[in-house]
Amino acid sequence: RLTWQAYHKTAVIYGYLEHLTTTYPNLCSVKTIGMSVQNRPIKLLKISNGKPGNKAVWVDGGIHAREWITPATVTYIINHIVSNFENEPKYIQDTDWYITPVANPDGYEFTHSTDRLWRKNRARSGGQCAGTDLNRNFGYKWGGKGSSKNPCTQIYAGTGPFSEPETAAIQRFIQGTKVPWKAYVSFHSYGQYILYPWGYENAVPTDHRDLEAVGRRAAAAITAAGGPRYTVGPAGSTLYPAAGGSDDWAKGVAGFKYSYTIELRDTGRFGFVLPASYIQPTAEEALAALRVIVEAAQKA
Ligand code: 0X9
Ligand code: ZN
Repeated sequence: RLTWQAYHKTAVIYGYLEHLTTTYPNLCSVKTIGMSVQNRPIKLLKISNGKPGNKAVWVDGGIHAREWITPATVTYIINHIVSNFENEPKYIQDTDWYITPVANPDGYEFTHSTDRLWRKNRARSGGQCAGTDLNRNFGYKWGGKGSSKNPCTQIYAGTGPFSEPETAAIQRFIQGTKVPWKAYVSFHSYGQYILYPWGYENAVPTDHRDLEAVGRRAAAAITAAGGPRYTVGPAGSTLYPAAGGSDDWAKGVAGFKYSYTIELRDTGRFGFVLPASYIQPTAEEALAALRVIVEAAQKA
């Protein structure tokens, strides 16, 4: 059904998620956690062996519409985990996975139909200019550095924290689901970075050594798997300060110990328009990194 030799639209990805629930009904379930501005469902796949006491991990892709490698990578990871589940190590099996491959379905659809480099959602809160940057709209230090009140910019933060239905759906689901959340991983592109909080400014949380150590082990796992170099560090000083990111909210409010934004390939040759031939190698290395993070989350 789904292949990883091409990029797919939301409808095909959602069809694949539904297919998994009929093929693996004891392992997979799908839930619509909310609707987008243009009334598209935001679908979440839960993978769970149903053991009580499992740790919970959140994975998302597609917060930024043009970062096509991220829904592709997330669905590749889903496919790998589900189809190899019986042979996976305990830290994979005894995790409850909550995975949203397309967090911004309106923006993603718009990049297929109209503007390949669209980044934001498709909200029309700001007069003539459409779109709120969903990664400036989360409710921790909202409206600070690296975000804008001008709807015509790429980093428009929206009218308030969680003003957008897409971010509000994630907030509502995570805070309404009383499970032991341990790791939050948001896939973005591009640049080959493993970033951890804080992103809102040049500062780090008190347990930054743990985040740095696990991040470095994740980057080492990527190179060990034959992948390229990924740079590890706090988002605010490694990339740039940008407030209202999902990673900061996950760490600062929602109680995830291990919160990462992973910027996938490449470093600029193709940028957002990464050829589909890169999906498989990029997703393989993303899975190698995710394994390290989830194994650490099991001990958290
Ligand atoms: O600017 C962003 O939202 C992310 N980079 S991207 O090129 N994919 O747009 C980085 C976000 C890092 N985290 C925070 N600043 N909180
Ligand atoms: Zn992004």
